[in-house]
Amino acid sequence: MDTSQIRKYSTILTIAGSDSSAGAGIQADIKTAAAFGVHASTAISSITAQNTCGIIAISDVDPYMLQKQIEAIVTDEKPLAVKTGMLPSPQAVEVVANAIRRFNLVNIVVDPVLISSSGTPMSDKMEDTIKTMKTALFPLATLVTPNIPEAITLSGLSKSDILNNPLLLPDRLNCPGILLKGGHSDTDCDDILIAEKETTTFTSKRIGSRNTHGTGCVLSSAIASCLALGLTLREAVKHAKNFVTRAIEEGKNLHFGNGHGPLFLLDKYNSMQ
Ligand code: PXL
Repeated sequence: MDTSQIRKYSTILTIAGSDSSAGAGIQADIKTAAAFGVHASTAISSITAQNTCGIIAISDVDPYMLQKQIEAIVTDEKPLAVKTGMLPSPQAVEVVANAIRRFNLVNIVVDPVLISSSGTPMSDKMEDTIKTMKTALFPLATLVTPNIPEAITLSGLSKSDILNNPLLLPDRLNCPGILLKGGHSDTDCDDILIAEKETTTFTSKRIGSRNTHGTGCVLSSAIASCLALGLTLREAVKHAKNFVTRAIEEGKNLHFGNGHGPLFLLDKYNSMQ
């Protein structure tokens, strides 16, 4: 075998919940990473039984087993970036924060999933989970990606305060890098990146589609994938947002299930290629 031909995979680790409908969660993360030519290893925090109409049941993975999944991956091949999604308990958040510190994990993108798109809380102990996120996990993150309702809950600020002064968010959330997602705004879907005390707005027009389940998961894992490929944070957000916008556009006329279907992900829509 000619070893000079051997290159390393670009890898991310996604620590998130399983979505049986495969529009969101771990399944969306794997597909997104693949579209960027990146390998996604996985640590599953919770198993959800759900379809496009909503969540039917949730069974959280034991925090010990969550820890072991992370350890199994990072002690074998250290990921170039990490994405976290559904973390269903304060213990799960602590396991992730401890692993990031212990194994010096870098390029951490935290999607602070609090409530599913269909309205189900993603933790039984929401208040403690949020507190632990803010004290233990967010300070280790490169980027936290709240939508507007999540930013309101996490910061204690009003919607107008946040939109008028997004620079308030890093202190309130204990993280220098924030991507405030505009999908829940009243008008367009502009996302605001707050990094190094500056804001950069990434604009996009609202696309009418029922198939938006998992949009936040796709965006955060696309950002992690771009960071794994060596892009700067700003470039990563730009490419990830373009990827999501095209995936929503491409999926808007497709039918899957009776509720909110998935985005349509294909690597040919990856603007980096
Ligand atoms: O889109 C947020 C999200 C994340 N992770 C899992 C989900 C959902 C939304 O339903 O089910 C597992």
